[in-house]
Amino acid sequence: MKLIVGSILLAASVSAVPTKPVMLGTSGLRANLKARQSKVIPVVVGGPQDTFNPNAITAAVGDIVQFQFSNGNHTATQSTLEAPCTPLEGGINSGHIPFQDGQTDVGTFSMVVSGTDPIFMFCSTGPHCQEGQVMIINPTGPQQLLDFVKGAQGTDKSGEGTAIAGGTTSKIQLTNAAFVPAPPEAAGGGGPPGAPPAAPPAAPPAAENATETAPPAAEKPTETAPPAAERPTESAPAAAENTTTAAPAENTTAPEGKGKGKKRDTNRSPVFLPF
Ligand SMILES: [Cu+2]
Repeated sequence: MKLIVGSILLAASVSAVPTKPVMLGTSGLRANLKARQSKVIPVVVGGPQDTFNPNAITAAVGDIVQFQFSNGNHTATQSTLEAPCTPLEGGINSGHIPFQDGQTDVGTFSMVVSGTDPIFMFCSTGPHCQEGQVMIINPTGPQQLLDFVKGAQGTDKSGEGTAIAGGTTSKIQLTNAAFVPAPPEAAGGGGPPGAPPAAPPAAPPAAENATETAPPAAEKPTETAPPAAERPTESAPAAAENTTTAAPAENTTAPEGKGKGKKRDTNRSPVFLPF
């Protein structure tokens, strides 16, 4: 009798779990979405500023985030909201991937998104993380990115990722990249002359870049795009002025070659005074 009662109870408890099949149904649905919508999402790392662009993306399970490494020497390394500039143990890490002036290909690191929870990423080079070079895949909202950036800026230093993990490195043609490299003159991330950027851990180039680009980091939280655009234009006019002072008009008026004195006059006022 006791055995029979026990088996009845077992049967009852088993039949009392009919909700689980429903859960399985939703995961099956996810799998379908994954198969249909999987796409490559480019994220530019570095460039004229030490940034991720964009620094917040929404990715579905199965999507591929392709980090494309622009000027400088950067990493895409996973951390946490609580410790923004410290590598998550066993987390994603691209290792240092440099880009030098004149390169015709671009180093990439591609990772498959395997969940919908936020994935926190930072650059472990020098003080880049403290400058706000961080990003979130699938943030809960804009506030989370603000919190993450602020947290990163409040850290003293960054931890170094150990090995490449959670994705694959490769290269693409520069013409297919999602960015235009900074001009060689800018040297925003080009690295100092002579320093071999291939050297992985020490990453000395980053330190110098950091001092140059420190201000933009502060502006980043606001959404970045506008302030970043302002910088290049500010420096551009200055360069233009220099070229105008070179006075190309001198050459055009010079051919007459009558007298040295006249030449100099025409240079100062190219308004046909000599005639
Ligand atoms: Cu960096």
